[in-house]
Amino acid sequence: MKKVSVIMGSTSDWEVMKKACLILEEFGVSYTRDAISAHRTPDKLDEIIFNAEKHGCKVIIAGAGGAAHLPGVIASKTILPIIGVPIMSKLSGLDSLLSIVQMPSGIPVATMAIDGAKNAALYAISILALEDEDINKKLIAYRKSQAQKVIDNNKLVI
Ligand code: RP5
Repeated sequence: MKKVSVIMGSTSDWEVMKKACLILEEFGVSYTRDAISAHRTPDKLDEIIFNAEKHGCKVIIAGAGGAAHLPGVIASKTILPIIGVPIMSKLSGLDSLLSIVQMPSGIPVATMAIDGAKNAALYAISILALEDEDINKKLIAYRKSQAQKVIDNNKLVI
């Protein structure tokens, strides 16, 4: 069983979406990753969503740029929680952000910042942590370690 499915609209999104995968690996969370387009390969996308549900996936992270329909299309086909990552584009990612965040009411996508793949993974992990004690402990430890790093780096030298 893979707990998270990471889907992106193109291999050109990989450099950004890789950051989500690295966080999932750091937490030892099992996941699948696919570059598949809502526009160019709609049937293949259906297959990936079907398999994710069949194999017990709990949350889907979807990154796309430009006319970024991928996260919304996925959300229309499953009741799994969808976390959208708007990818930087020729229009500074604003088109991607608005395409993902402005979903019609009834079909939500939890939208991250432009190129916010790392936070997408952390958000997915916080969903998994609701029911998984091991992940819960790791997330608390991650937050503590992050806070400690900020405190340790608080040196403002002139
Ligand atoms: C979107 O179009 C993808 O998510 C990508 O961000 C953007 C450009 O894709 P390519 O033309 O690089 O394949 O579907």
